[in-house]
Amino acid sequence: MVFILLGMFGISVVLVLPTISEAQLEKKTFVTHSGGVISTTGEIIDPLYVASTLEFDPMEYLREFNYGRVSHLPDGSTLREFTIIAEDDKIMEVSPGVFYNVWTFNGTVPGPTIRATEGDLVKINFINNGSKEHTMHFHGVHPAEMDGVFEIVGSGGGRFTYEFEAGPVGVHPYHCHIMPLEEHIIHGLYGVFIVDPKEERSPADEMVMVLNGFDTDFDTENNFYAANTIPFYYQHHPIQIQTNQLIRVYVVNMVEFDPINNFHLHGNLYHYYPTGTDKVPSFYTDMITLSQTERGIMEFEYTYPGKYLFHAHKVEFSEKGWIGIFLVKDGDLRSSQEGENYGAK
Ligand SMILES: [Cu+2]
Repeated sequence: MVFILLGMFGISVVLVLPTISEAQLEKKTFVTHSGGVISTTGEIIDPLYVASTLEFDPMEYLREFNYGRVSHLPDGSTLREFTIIAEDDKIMEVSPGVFYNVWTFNGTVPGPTIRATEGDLVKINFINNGSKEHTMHFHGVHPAEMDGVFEIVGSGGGRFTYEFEAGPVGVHPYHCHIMPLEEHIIHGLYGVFIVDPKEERSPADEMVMVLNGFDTDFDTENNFYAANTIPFYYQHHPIQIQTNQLIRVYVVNMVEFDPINNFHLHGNLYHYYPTGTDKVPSFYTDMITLSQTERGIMEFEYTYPGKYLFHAHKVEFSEKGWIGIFLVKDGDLRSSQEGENYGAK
C-alpha cells in the first residue's frame, strides 16, 4: 500500500506501509495430539506430533472405585492387592488446545480411587516406569518404612511394595513424595484412598471429586482449575442424580500454589465430615474451605428437581473451570437405590 501525501509547501511525501504478504494470509493446518485439526494464519511454534495422548473421562472417574484383588489371610482378614504404575511422559489436552505433560498413576490424573475397609491389609505393588524417581505416600496410619518418603523408587522400572493396615476410617489423599514435591504433585501424581468403616455407611450414590489445577505456563500460578481435572467438564456434562436420594461426595483438595480452595453447593446444604473420620457431621453448611490435601465427606439429598450449580466460591477458580452442575431428576428413594451398585466390592 502506498500513500502519497502533499505537504503544505508542495513537497511530496511518500509513506510505505507494511503489507500483508500472500504467505501470511495462507492458512496452515495442524493436527493436535488428540486428532483435532487446527487451521490458522497465525504463527504456530513447534507443533508436536505425538501419537499417544491421554484420554480421561471425568464422568467415569467420578463413580469408579478400585477395591483391588481380594483374598483372605489365614486369620480371616482381607488382603487387597493393587498394582500401581507411575509414568511421567504422557501428554494430555487439559483444555481445548492446551497440552500438558501429565505424570500419572495408572495412566490418569487423578490416579485410581483405592478403596478398602478399616483393618484390611492393603498391598500396593508399585512400579515406577517414569524417567524420574517417584514414590507413593499415603495419608493415614502406617509404619515409617511404608510412608513413601525415604524409600525412593528409581526410574525405569524401580519397584516397591507398600503394605499396611487400612486406617483410619475416612477419605485420604495419596501422592508422590519426591522433591521438589510441588512439581511431582502439580503434574498429577495423586489420588484418593477411601477407608470404609466395618459397619457400612448407609447406601448412597457415591462419587469422588478431586479439586485440582494446572499451571500450564510454569509461572507457579494455576491457569486452570477443576473438579476432576477437566475444566468446566461437569458444567457441560451435568452429573445426574435423583431427588430424595442420599448423595455422598468424597472431596479432596489437591490444588497447589493457592493456599485455599472451597466448595459451594446451590439450593441445598450438606452435612460435612472433615477427613471422614467421625460418624457425626461437624457442619451443616453450603460452603467449606479447604487447604492443600484437606478433605472430607459431604452428604445431601435434593428435594426439588432441576439444575443446581456447585463450584468454588473463590470466583477466580470457578471462572477458570472449577464449576459443575447437578441435574436432579425426580426419583423414588427405594427403587433408585435397590439394584444400584457403584463399584463392585
Ligand atoms: Cu514423583
